[in-house]
Amino acid sequence: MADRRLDPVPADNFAFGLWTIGNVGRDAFGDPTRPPVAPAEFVRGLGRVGAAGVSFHDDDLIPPGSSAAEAERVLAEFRSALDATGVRVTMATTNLFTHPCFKDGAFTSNDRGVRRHALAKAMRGIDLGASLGAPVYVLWGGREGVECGAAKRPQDALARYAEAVNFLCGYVRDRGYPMRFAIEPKPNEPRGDTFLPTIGHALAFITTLDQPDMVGVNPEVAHETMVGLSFHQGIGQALWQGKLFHIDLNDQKIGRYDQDFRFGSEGIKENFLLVRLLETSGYTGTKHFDSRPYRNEWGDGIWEFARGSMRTYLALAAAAREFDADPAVVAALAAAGAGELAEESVGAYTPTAAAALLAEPADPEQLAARSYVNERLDQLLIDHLLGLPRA
Ligand code: GCO
Ligand code: MN
Ligand code: MN
Repeated sequence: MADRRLDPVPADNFAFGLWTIGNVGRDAFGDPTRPPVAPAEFVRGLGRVGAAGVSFHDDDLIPPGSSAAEAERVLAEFRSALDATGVRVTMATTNLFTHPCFKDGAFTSNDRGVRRHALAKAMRGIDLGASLGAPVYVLWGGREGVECGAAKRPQDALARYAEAVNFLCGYVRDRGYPMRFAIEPKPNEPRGDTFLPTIGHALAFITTLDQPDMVGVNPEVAHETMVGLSFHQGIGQALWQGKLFHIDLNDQKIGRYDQDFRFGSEGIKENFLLVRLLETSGYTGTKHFDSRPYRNEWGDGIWEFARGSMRTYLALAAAAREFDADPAVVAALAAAGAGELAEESVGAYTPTAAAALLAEPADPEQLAARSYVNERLDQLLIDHLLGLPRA
């Protein structure tokens, strides 16, 4: 019987951001519906539900305006909760979107003073993350974008964005921190249009940087799904390019605002394909949830939400293992030619290989006369997801 363990353990490497489970439920139309959870209490809760990691924005951990003594007290409590639970800091980032000074962007604000302030705040955020052992620093664009497209020449904005990432890479190297960067794409919200809107845009941008090896991506289910893209296909490309440094798991209906729902609550098939891909890819990074309980949740319900996120991931991983071990699936995959796609078509170019290819007889009619048996394969997938008995 396949492993059907649904209760998470730290070795599963699940993590949550301070702003997620503890989200107070403020939205564009309404005030908070829940009390905040203090960082140390949050870490103890994570320990109880079996999560391995915690992440934060600088301001989630140390509220802006805190005195040095207050900051020290929060940090000491946070550290002692980490020590007591064994929860690790798996990612750090900087809030470059809440304060009104960032209303025109941070690294891409038209105001050079804002850009310089944003960089200094990011450097302090990196120091804070490094002091707590964060191996990954996320760069989410936040307000890097426009509503009035005429106001920013896109090439200038991207040049300033690259300049900022290059500068921060230099800072991390100079300090000797064992930290890598992960850019998080998002198509829109809070700006009308965001720079680096998709995984593909971010991957292309990274190739232009001074230290491309230090920078990967942190894709989020909701962000690609908002615009109708297949998240697991985007993850496939990030993996293929060796750039999946971190991941934000949540869920979302296509075409809506950024819903940040509990992982697996909306798109079961797409998330099955995602988990199957992650579990067979050798990805060893954190499985990080960037989601929030429904705004009408309260009390222990927020921890119910956390348990559900991990439970669904583990259930999908078990379903994927059972799917791949099913002899009917093995046969359907063979009939579909899935293994053949891993074979080279022609190999590297040589004049001899080119001549041989041109001389090779091919019969397009015969090539057309086959089924790829995808109907059977896909139905088997649905059968597995629905737990139907297999004939
Ligand atoms: C969002 C983003 C953020 C980032 C976070 C870390 O849409 O609000 O997903 O939650 O992930 O700010 O940089
Ligand atoms: Mn989001
Ligand atoms: Mn995110």
